Amino acid sequence: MSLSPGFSGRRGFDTSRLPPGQYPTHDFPVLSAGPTPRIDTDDWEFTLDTETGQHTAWTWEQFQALPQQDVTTDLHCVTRWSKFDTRWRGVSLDTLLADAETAADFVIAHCHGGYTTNLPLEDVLDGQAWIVHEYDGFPLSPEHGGPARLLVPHLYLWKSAKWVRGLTLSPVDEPGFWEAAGYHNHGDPWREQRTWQD
Ligand SMILES: Nc1nc2c(c(=O)[nH]1)N[C@H]1C(S)=C(S)[C@@H](COP(=O)(O)O)O[C@H]1N2
Ligand SMILES: [Mo]
Repeated sequence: MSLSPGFSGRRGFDTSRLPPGQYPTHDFPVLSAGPTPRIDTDDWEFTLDTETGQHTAWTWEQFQALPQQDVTTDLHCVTRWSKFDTRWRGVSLDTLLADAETAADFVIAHCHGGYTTNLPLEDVLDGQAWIVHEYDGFPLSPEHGGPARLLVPHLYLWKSAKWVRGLTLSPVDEPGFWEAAGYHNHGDPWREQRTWQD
C-alpha cells in the first residue's frame, strides 16, 4: 500500500484534496437561506431560456429519459467544511445545453423559493456541472435540494443551487442571492474566493 504525500493517517483524509482554509467532515450539513420547498415530481418542470428567446422545458419524465451520469466528487462549502467522495446521479449541463441557440457568456440558475446564483458558462460545460436528482443511491432529499439541484462541485457549494427550476443564459452577468450579498462572484475554493475582498 502506498500513501500519497498529502495523506493524513489520523482520520483517513487525504489532505491534498482539501482546499485552503477547509476542514474535512463526514457530515452533510444543511444550509438553506429559507424554508424547504416541497415540489412534487408530477408538477416539476425544468426550463432553459436563452437570450435569443429560445425556451425549452422538460417534465420530470422527459428529464429522466435524458442520458444520466453517475458522479463522485468532493464538496467544498464556504463555511469551511469539505466532504469527500459524495455520489450523485443526474444530467450533465452539456446535455441540457447541447441545442441551445446562444452566444451568452453567463448562466443564472433560478430556484423554487427565489434563490439565484450566477456562473460563467465556461464553468458549467465540459463535464463540470449537472442537474442531480439522486444522492448516495437514493432520491435527493428535500433538505438537500430535491427533487433536483444544480451541482457545480469545483466551486463553493452556494453555487450548487437547490430546488433548481431553470437556467437562463445571458450576455450580462447578474450577481445572484449570495453574490449580491458579499460572497465572491466566482467562488473557486482553491483560490479561496470567499468574499468580495478575496
Ligand atoms: N435554492 C437554494 N439553493 C441553495 C441554498 C439556498 O439557500 N437556496 N444555499 C446554498 C448554500 S449557501 C450552500 S452552502 C449549499 C448547501 O447545500 P446543502 O444544504 O445540501 O449542504 O446549498 C446552496 N444552494
Ligand atoms: Mo453556504
